Amino acid sequence: MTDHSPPSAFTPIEKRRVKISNTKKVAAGIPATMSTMKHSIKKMGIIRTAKSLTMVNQKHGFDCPGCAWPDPSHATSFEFCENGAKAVADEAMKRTIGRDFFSRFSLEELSMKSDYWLNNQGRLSEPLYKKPQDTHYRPISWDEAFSIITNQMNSLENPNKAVFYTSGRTSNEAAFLYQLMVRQFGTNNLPDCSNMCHESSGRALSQTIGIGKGTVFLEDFDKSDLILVIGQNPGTNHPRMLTALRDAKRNGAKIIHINPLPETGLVRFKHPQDYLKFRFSSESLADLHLQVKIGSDSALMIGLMKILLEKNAIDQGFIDEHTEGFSNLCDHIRSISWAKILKDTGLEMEEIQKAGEYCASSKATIACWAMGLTQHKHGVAMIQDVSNLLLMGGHIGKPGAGLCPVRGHSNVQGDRTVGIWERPTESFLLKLEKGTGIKAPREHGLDVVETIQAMHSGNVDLFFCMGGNFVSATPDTPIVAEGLSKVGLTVQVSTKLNRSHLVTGDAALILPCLGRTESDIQDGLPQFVTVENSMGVVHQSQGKLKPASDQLKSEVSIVSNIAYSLFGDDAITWSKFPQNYDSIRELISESINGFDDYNARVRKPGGFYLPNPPRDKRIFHTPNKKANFMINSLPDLTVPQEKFVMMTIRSHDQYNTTIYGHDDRYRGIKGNRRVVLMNAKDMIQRGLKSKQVVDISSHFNGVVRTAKHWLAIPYDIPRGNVATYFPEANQLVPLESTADLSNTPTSKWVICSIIPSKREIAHEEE
Ligand SMILES: Nc1nc2c(c(=O)[nH]1)N[C@H]1C(S)=C(S)[C@@H](COP(=O)(O)OP(=O)(O)OC[C@H]3O[C@@H](n4cnc5c(=O)[nH]c(N)nc54)[C@H](O)[C@@H]3O)O[C@H]1N2
Ligand SMILES: Nc1nc2c(c(=O)[nH]1)N[C@H]1C(S)=C(S)[C@@H](COP(=O)(O)OP(=O)(O)OC[C@H]3O[C@@H](n4cnc5c(=O)[nH]c(N)nc54)[C@H](O)[C@@H]3O)O[C@H]1N2
Ligand SMILES: [Mo]
Repeated sequence: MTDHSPPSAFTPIEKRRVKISNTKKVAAGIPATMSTMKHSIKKMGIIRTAKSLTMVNQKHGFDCPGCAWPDPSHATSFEFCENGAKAVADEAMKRTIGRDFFSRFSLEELSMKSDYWLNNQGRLSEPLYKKPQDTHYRPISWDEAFSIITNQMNSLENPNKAVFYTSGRTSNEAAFLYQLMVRQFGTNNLPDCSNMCHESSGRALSQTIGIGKGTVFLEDFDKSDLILVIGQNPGTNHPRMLTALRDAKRNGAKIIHINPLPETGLVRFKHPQDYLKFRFSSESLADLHLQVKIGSDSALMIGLMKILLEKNAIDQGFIDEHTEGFSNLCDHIRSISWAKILKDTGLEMEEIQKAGEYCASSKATIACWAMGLTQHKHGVAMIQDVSNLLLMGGHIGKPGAGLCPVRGHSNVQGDRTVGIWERPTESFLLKLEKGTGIKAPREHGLDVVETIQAMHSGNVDLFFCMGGNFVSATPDTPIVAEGLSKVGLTVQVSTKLNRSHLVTGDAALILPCLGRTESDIQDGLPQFVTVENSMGVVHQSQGKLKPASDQLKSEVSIVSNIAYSLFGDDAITWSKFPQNYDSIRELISESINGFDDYNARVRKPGGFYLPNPPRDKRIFHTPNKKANFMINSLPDLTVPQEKFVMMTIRSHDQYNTTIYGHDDRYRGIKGNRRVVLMNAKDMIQRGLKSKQVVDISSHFNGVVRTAKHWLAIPYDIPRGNVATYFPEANQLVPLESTADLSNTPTSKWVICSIIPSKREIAHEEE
């Protein structure tokens, strides 16, 4: 901890014992079913568990708040997974935070509690206000809360002094109204969690194929010959994807897992439902695990492309008709030596050869990826190298093939589609203006990193968060905390208590909202919302559970109320939206491409696909109307002597900053999250024992950031690489270390040193 940092922003150090065992070989299976039931019944009780879990991802149910993986059209009655069930249970928990809670605890006292404890206190149940200088929140009425916000907005020097963040669970309807309000107000300051997530994918793919989204349907997995799973841990973060992989495998596809860690989900998989059919054996998934060093995926892609060129395994027809830049790419590939590729990746020639053979013999290849590629300085380039590999074989816009960035939050892709973006295109704004009659600002707004910098220099007076947990999700925790303390008013629209409610601006509001699982009744009529999954399918989501409190408002209603107080009904009839969400969808039809006849089409079973020209017709909306081979020089992966490269990843028991428990079952780590996974040989070389207490310092541009007290754990990870969990490790991620072009924090590439702690503190069980 640096001296000047407000202590409350950090996850407190818990002195807990850690238990380590072998990594699990089989994902899902009975332990997953047991864990689902344990979490669900503990938090929701038996009746709510039965009611909620049978509504997940069903035609008339709600979209799982877990991840953005699509639902199969032949959805079974169990379209959820262990971690989706945990997300549901966490939102639908019966416990609520009562009136006396905030008079009992000051913000400072609460900030000494762990993230796990905060989340476990239950659902937020009424609006709360912390006046400037106050130490406690107090209940406040909705009307008072709205007038505090509008007064602050009206008193700003200019609209760009306000920033409006979104986390990716917000529905299309709420997100559309939110960006509309913000643009009517006069700013494009709309940062979102995507800036820390798949921004690099959007940037990379817009340049290569002219759309910032993937190009596969779920059905393509059944028709594929080869699936690359790169920098992604689906067993934990997208468990329903394992079913698609299993089915692909049964249909003869090969799977290559490219990851510094041997992630359990990719080794063997057992579908929980198979027990119902008395099938007890598990199935292997990945045919090949390429245990690359962190950050070396571009080098690997060049190696694979070398092999394709050698074997002439390219689709010359596709290349000639649809692409540009192939001969330059060939020169670039030839200029890179095998020695460099083997050194960077740490792989053996035979391994790359084998993968190259799979690629060469595949008639339909899918490449999936997530944060292992996006959160790197060269993330955009890495994704473009993956695209180059696929374009070479013509694996775009044909069955069984395509690019598949696997999104995180369940509606992060939809939020972007309906306008949550600080850098809107001119064509987007023109259509929005035509459809809604507003005049939208043109100056680009602030992304997440720029927001933190602007706060820090005192240029933000209102910070409004539609969901999320900004202080814990962002890098460089003390800088963020300092920045937030300079903001006049911070507003959090939330379901659960988190650290961002405690580390606030001068004044702070908490507005409790309905979650996905809850019924949303407006004027006596039940409403549904819509979301877009990772593959561009827009469909309904309707909660059925009784809301956690009768004081909760829907996000739609919160935005409409604020907008109505600001602008009245003159340009846009804001007052009508909360009564009937069809009226919002009508406006979306008029104002956003691809949503014609929205209300009718979204009522069809399964919803509808948004247009995707590369996938549908091999049409590329790039400036030259071609798919572009992009040439990027290989990054310099040299690490200073004695230092490590650290990646910050998720455990099996968390949803981003929401901590469900202290275990990471698949990785065989139990009891404590404050661990650093290291190669055993590196530990021996440094004289570190298993579970020894160490301090980690990150080094960037001459600045050293230190976080104390981690337990070193030997793990199957390449030498020179280490891994920690986020959010705990976020204080080590430098704010200025961001990806080229996408400005995404490099959460998977932090140069650090690890030294034994001076004072070893004995670990006690809590
Ligand atoms: N249960 C659960 N589900 C979730 C989430 C959650 O927290 N919990 N979060 C949601 C969100 S918002 C997101 S974005 C997704 C995140 O899903 P993932 O991207 O799977 O999440 P991470 O834990 O960040 O895992 C990154 C993976 O990349 C690997 N990796 C790191 N660096 C490199 C590299 O340089 N090269 C390669 N090839 N691999 C690398 C890591 O070993 C790890 O397996 O999951 C979503 N779903
Ligand atoms: N070091 C490091 N940092 C990272 C990452 C990493 O891999 N490493 N990953 C990054 C990624 S990929 C992402 S997406 C971000 C995540 O950043 P965020 O999206 O900001 O964080 P979450 O933890 O998902 O937000 C959880 C909070 O959202 C609120 N919430 C939940 N459901 C709802 C809802 O329906 N409505 C509303 N209004 N609120 C709701 C709850 O109060 C909960 O506490 O973190 C990023 N930060
Ligand atoms: Mo994410």
